[in-house]
Amino acid sequence: MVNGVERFGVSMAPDLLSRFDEVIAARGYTNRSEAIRDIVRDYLIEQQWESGEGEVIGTLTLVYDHHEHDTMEQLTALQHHYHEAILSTLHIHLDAHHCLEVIVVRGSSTDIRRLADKVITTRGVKHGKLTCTTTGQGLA
Ligand code: NI
Repeated sequence: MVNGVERFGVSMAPDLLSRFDEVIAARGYTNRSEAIRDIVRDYLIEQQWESGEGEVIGTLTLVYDHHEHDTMEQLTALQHHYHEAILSTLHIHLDAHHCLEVIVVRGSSTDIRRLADKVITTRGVKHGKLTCTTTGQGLA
């Protein structure tokens, strides 16, 4: 280990490596190490969410038509039920019909996933996506 980092070699087929280099260059990475570190962090965060250990944070983004069914009432009821896991909600009126909501969540991954599933499958929600992250503790 030198200067707090450890170097390791990776064997890879040339075609795979050149495709990887193209993609990371297009995304703005200046070297492979930076890209690989981000990929490893992303993988570890995903594992933390899947293992259900500890506290996780994330954002739940959804689009719905506020005229359809009783979608707004259902979503409000759900958010009140899970109020301890919800830090903030941003609501934007996209046009005459559509609303965009971004819900910032924090809690156990089990609770957050349950809340996300209920919100995303609520009748009238056209699109919903949970983005998982962490405070980054332990991820240098
Ligand atoms: Ni609205």
